Parts: sequence; C-alpha cells; structure tokens
Amino acid sequence: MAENGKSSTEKVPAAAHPLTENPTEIATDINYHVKLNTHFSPFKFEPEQAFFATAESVRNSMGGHFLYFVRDNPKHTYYFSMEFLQGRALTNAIGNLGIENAYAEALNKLGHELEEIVEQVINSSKKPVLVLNCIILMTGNGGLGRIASCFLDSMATLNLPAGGYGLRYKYGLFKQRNTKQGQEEIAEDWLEFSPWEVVRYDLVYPVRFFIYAVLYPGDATESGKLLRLKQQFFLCSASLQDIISRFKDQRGGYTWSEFPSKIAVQLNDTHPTLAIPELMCLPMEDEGLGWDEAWDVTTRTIAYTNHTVLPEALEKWSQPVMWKLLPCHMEIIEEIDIMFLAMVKDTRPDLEYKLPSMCILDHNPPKPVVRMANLCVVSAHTVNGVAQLHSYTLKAELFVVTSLYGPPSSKIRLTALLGGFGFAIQSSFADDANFQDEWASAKMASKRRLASNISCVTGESIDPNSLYDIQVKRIHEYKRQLLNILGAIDRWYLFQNYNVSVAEMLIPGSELSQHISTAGMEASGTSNMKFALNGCLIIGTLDGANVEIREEIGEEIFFLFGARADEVPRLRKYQENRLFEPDPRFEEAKQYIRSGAFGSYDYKPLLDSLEDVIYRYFRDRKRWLKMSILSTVGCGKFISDQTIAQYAKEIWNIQECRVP
Ligand code: F58
Repeated sequence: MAENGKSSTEKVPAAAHPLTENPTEIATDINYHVKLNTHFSPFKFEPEQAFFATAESVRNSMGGHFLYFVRDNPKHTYYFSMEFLQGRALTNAIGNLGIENAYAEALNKLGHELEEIVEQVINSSKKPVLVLNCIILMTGNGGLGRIASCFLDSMATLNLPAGGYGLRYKYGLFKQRNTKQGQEEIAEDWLEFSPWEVVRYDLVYPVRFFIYAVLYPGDATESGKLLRLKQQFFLCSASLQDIISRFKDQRGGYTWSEFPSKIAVQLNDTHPTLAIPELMCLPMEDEGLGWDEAWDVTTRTIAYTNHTVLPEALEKWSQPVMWKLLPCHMEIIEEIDIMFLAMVKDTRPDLEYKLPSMCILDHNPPKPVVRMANLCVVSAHTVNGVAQLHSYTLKAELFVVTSLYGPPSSKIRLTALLGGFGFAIQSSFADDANFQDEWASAKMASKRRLASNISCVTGESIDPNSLYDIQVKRIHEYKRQLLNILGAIDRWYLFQNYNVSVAEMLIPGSELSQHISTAGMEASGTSNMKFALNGCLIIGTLDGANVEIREEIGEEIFFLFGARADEVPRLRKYQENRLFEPDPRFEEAKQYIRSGAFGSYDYKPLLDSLEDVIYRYFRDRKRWLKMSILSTVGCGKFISDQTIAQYAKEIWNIQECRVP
C-alpha cells in the first residue's frame, strides 16, 4: 500500500496515448518522434529513422493496454521462458492492432513505404541454418522459443492479463554465413537501438548472479555450464521478486494464501525450474512463512510444460555445483524429494520400484545430479505435453508416479502459427474452380517472393512453376534430415540465417514439406502445423502433432511415411540382429556421399517410391489445389489463440480483461 492509504495502482491514468487511425494524425505523431528520438539527429529522415519513429509511435499507442490490467487487478499469468523467438515486432504490432492501412498511408504522406520501413527492423530471431536444396538445418533452437513468442501474441489477441518473463541477452545465438570453408559465426548485436525496450529504472531487485551476456553459453566447459545455471536462476529470482512486489502492491493489502488466486506461473520446459525453490525461499526467508504454507502457494501457482521425451534432453544439474551456488535452494529441493519418497511409500507401495527413476535427486556416483523435470512434475499443479502422442508417452513411460498429484497430467495440446494466408475458408470451397484459381495465384505470389529472396541470398534462380519441397528443423538425428538430404543432395542451394522473417516467406511459398522424425520421438513439432495451415502438403510419419494434423485434415491428403511408434522397437531389434535389410539404394547413396563425388550421381531413385505418387498428384493441378485448400481448412485447431484460450481456462484460471 502507498503511504496515503491508497494503492499505488489507483494513481495510474487510464490510458497513455490514445490509438488513432487517422493517417494525418499518425504522420504528425511519427514526425514528432523523428524530432525527439534520442538515437538520431532530427534532420535526417532515411528509412532507418522512419523505422524508429514509426515503432515509437506504435509503441506509445499500445502503452494504455497494460494500465487497464493494473487498474482492474485481475489474476495474471506469467510465462517464464529462457527463449523468445520473436519475428518482426513492428509488422506484428501494427497487424495485431489492425492499423496497417492507416500507418501505410501516413508513411506515404511522409515519402516512405511501410513495406520498406518494416524491413529495417533488426531481426531478433536470427538463427543459424543451412539450407540444402531447401532443407533447412537449424543448429540453434526451434519450436520451444517460437511458441513462447506466439503465445505472447495470442495472450494479447485474447486480451488476457498475461505476459512473459525472459532474459535480455546482449547477443543472440550468432549470425551465420556459410562459406566453402564451412560455417562462419558472427556475434549478433541484436539489441543495438531497440525501439521496443522500456527501461524501468526504479525497479531493482537483488540477485546475486549477474552475468547474462549470451543466449546459450557453450556447455562444453564447467564455466559455460555454470553461467547457464546462473542465467536460469537470475531469470527466476528477478521475475518472482517483480511478481511478488506487484502482488503486494495491490489494493487492500495481501495474504500469502491468496497468491495462487492472483498469479499463475507457466514454466516453458525445465529451464526456469529454479522458480520452484525460489518461490518457496523468498517468502520463507523474507516474511517467515512456514514450509507448509510456502509449499501450498508454490504448488498452486506453478504449472509446467514438457517439450521432449528424449532422456538425454531432460535437463540435469550437478549436485555439487548446485550446493555451491544455491545452498538454500538445494536444501529445499532435498526436502521436497524426501517428502515425495515418503508419500509414494505411504500411499502407493506398489510403485516403489519406480522411485529410482522418479525421484528428484539422483545420487549415483560419479555424477550425482538434480533432475529438473522430476522436480517440476512433483511440484507443479499441472504438467502438460505438447501433442496427444507426446502427452500419452509422458504419462505412460516417463512420469508414471505423477498421477498421485491430482488429475492425470498432460491434457493440453500446444501449437504454433506464423505468417500465412489468414482467410476464413470452408471445405466446400475446395472444389470451387474460381476459389482454386485465387488459391493458386496466392501460392504463386508467395513462391515468387521466396524465389526472389533466394536469388538475393544465393544468386540462384528457381523456376516458380517447380514443386517447392521444404524441410525446416533443428538438427537432430531423430528428425532424420539426413534421410531427406540423401535424396536431395544433387539439387542443393545455400540459404543461410534462417529466422522468423525467412519462415514467413518460406512456409507460405512451399507446397510440400517433410516431417519424417522417427515415430515416438518428436514431442509435437510446430513447423508441421505452419506448413499444413499454409496449404502445404505434408510427407510425415505418425509422430508428434503429425498424428493430429492427419486426423484433422484427412488421411487422404497426408503422405504417410515410415513406421508407427509401436512398430519402431521391433524394427530396431530387427536392425540390431541384422534381420532388417534397408533399401540397397540407401547404402549406395551413403557410399556415394562418402566418396565425395556428389555431382554426377542420380539420387532420385532413393525417394522415387514416395515421389512417384507425389509428382503424379502435383501434375493433377485441380487435385493438388483441392488438397492444399483442405489442408489449411483442417488446421483450425492448431492456431495458438485456441491453445492459449484453453490454457487460460484449464490451467491458469484467468479471464479476459478487455480494454474499452
Ligand atoms: C521442441 N523443442 C520440440 N527445444 O523438439 C518439438 O517437438 C516441439 O514441437 C517444440 O519444442 C514445441 O513444443 C525445442 O525447440 C529446444 O529448442 C531446446 C532448448 C534448450 C537446448 C536444447 C534444445
């Protein structure tokens, strides 16, 4: 409470800067920012200055939205993520506010084109990739970070009192340049002059660690690992202190027991797991809260999303390192583990044999570790996977014992959307000749845009009438990019620096895309939804969200590939016992690659069995267009707005807070 007995939030004005859609007023406002911004001289009005002034103008008209949330004091959700993979913030903001035309007209009056101005933005999501014949291999990160940004957009679209907490890395992953000698890595100074940052100098919280220069410090060395742990703790501690301080600031005072009815925290994977012991620690240390009350507050506040079932990808931290850096938190974690073990022994002795894999602290020498996913599963009120198959696997195989804690975990599907057509269409349009023509010309326009960009980046020209077959993924063995490369190596292009902006061009411009991970390995996959939603047909395995996409759009418009999850163990055994004979062309292709003589060899037969069908379909233009339209129509359920609406209702229990 503020000193005068009124809560500080009551002093907040209703809105900062009213949103105008009048181009003349907008032009005046942009001019005002040109004159007053702190980065450039007021006498220059080149695209770069115009970009900043436009961004500042848009930013100011958004400010009022936050203030309504503060004034009405509804329950809030905070999304904790070590990664946010943003796209073009200006395009996004203008689009979401529905003021594209007004800003385009205003900029026109000032002698600029909106399309050119938005290109000025420093793309904050530059991720290194290599495209080999439009197979994009991302050595950086993928769906997890992108989904975090899509979710923030959807929270805004749905007027939810919700936001994200992340780190302000000085450098992004790195800019990539592919040369004949290999990959060159260049520091990405993405923060230089960001018009979107608002610094709050009065909000300062003490966190002991202060080093957070880069996203993903190398983890080959102990010091790199330590830095990552410090970053994680920094995110959790500073964010929770900020949340707690806002909570205490609310009208009418506070009691700790009502914290979970005011605040929901969602952990994006295990990277922010330290929020669990920190949310116990802060009120116990600062306000003398007892263990039981702190545990109750924590478990009713925190929910966790798991993004992988691969054991090697489940985060583990060395116990000695944690004891050294965070002794109080380790004491708390140890206590939680003891509680968990006792609970299983008391209530489910039949599951005791599972405890060695389910408990939080793995004491086995030589490397005693803390299993972060287990800590999340034990402490969170809800755990969710990211696709039906993935959630099922989590429940059935990885975290069996969690069902002790309330309702079965993993009930939410998680999806992403970016770029694309955005028409409201129905399946009845799929056979309509006029609609098919419009569809074909929209696809052709996207293909031309992509071709022109590829030509700028690589100097290669691509015939827009050819079939654009594209695969975009983080590099991982289970995603089987290699399989695709084997069939594509003689048709290769170099397309570097894959990022959200490139995706916005690439995905709408594609017609066929590969999602062929070994069934049972991919938690969900997100680009599969983006491609399908953009009328691109999928070659895919029955893995992750492919299963649901195929269900939604219809099996006849999904090119099924490979074995089912339940067949994979048998095939692996076969392979181990040398009973499995791969297609001889597979071996041949591998040998050929080893020989280093790519150019003259014909790789086409390798994928012929599959491609024959595809080319036959592609040549039948009407059939292909119908399938493409039906693919988009069927993808409604994968739009992140819908996912977030479901999270808001089923996990966070928050309501829409409409800005008048
Ligand atoms: C991805 N994970 C999953 N991780 O692989 C994909 O199946 C899922 O659809 C997607 O999350 C969204 O749920 C992912 O992108 C990472 O980027 C890790 C970050 C930390 C280091 C290791 C990769």
